Amino acid sequence: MQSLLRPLVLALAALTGLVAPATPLINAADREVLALNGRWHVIVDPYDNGYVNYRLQRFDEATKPSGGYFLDRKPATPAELIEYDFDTSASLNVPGDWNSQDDKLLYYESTVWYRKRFDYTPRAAGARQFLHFGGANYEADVYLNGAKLGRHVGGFTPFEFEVTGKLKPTGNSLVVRVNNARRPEAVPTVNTDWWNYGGLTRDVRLLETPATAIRDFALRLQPGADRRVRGFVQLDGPGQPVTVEIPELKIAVAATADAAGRATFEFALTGAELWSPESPRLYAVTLTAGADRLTDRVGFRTIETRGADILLNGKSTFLRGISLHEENPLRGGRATTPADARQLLGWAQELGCNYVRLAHYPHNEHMARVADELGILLWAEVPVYWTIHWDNADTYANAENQLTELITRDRNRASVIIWSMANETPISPARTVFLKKLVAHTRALDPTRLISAAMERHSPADDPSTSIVEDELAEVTDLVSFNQYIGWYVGMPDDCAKAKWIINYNKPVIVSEFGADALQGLHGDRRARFTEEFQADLYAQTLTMLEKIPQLRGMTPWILCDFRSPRRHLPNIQDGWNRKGLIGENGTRKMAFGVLQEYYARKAAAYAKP
Ligand code: GCB
Repeated sequence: MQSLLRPLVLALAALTGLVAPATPLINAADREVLALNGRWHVIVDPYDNGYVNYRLQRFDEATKPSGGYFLDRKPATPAELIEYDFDTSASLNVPGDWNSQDDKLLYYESTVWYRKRFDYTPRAAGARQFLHFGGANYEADVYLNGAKLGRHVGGFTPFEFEVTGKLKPTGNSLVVRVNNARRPEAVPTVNTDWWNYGGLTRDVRLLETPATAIRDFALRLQPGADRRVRGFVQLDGPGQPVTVEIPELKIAVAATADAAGRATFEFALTGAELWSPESPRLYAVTLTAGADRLTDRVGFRTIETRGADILLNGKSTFLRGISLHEENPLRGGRATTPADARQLLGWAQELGCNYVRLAHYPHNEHMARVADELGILLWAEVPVYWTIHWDNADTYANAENQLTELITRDRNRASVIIWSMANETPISPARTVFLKKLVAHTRALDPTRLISAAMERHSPADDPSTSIVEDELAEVTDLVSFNQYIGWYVGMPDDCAKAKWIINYNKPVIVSEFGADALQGLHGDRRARFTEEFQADLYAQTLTMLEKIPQLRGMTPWILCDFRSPRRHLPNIQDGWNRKGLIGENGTRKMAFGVLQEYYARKAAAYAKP
């Protein structure tokens, strides 16, 4: 049902301008023939002067546009009036947000035009080319050589446009209008606790494929002792023979794609070492279809629940986690590179983590790839955050599209074990219908991973020390996850000792957030807010409290690093930063880092016992 509905939803979404036309090619890095990263000329355009005329008519909707910065023009004669010039305008680095590259743009929320010139000659006759964007926050209108390619909405997922036959050997002009204005009906909506970093925040690439390309694939190890892998390869043309090879395992299987371009596979993973945090074994996988060849590195593992247990490769596991924003606190701004991912995930490993929550939106593709290499389990989520428009069909289509783009991109990453639908959403019938639909959609797209959502706890009016986790949504998720802030937003850390928990689900419980602000280097009494002692005490007391929950199988305290937030105003303490990091903005570990590190060392030892 879901898969039948999807083309319809996509067609509708395309009509309303919600999505780029095609699902992006999987593993874009492997297809890259030209990197379009680096310096791009930019025009900061708060009034959208390059987009609409003074009657607010869009230039790119005219049959023969007379204006619009996407035309990337120069005066032909000294008499001609053109009031912009990319060549002499400033430039910004791509990938990167604009906020951290120019002080004047720190709070900027509107349009910036990006322009890149490039030369390209196709490598092979009959080849196809695609312009691939890892992500642009929040909406992007893309133009090549003055003509519109399309638009993409959603700040954190990839999109691409086919440009076969549209490239010139020299002097191509690629122009992107990126707009990060917050809108109530958007996903996320206007209110978040993170910085609204705008721009071409992820890699931009020119890809090339033969006429029939491998568009997508998935290979999944099935639970069970016989170690069967099932999967598919999706071509964008029918009838070709397809092979899947894993040379190290001497596996080579073949199938023929059907009329829809899909070839399905099932084979035994004989002799393979399974992927796990202790041994993150990846295998080179090669797919061949006619003239096309794609390689990737894939780990094989299973993830299931049984009662309250999480079974990784059949073995009960405790998720020793931490939450993470896609931000590099040392450099400032979005984390964009493999090196950034290595730094953040390396810090998590130093803390003793085998697991990370990538909050609150899809992180860049490097994160999951580096996590695959390092052996870190991941929770990945979409920005269905707080109170979005549950009754709005466009909002739903947008959320579902972001989830689809995330799952499609990362479903061959062994590290990703959890798809999370939402964060701290207020219970109502409309919200539950919305989220259950997302759950059903996710199960149809990827039946092999666990589904979760960061839910909330509630206390009876007459009994503040009792916490109840009860949510109809938890009936359809695999995990019962919730955020809780006893000791920070609710009472003081000493209240943890009195807390009672009622969680009537026989499912693994993951505490997806707890924490307290502390300014790194500020010391004082453990009862004084914003001191490192307060935060360390809250961690110690919370960990003791959470041990009382019999189904507890993991946690991701909030958060690894201090991060920028426009909601945090306290002078000399916050100064625009959420201070709940275990690591301060200069990289120094706070006292609570050691408290959690010690707890995780004990947990790791307890779970290592046979
Ligand atoms: C939360 C949110 C998170 C915030 C955090 C806080 O519950 O999920 O996005 O940053 O609390 O620090 O208040």
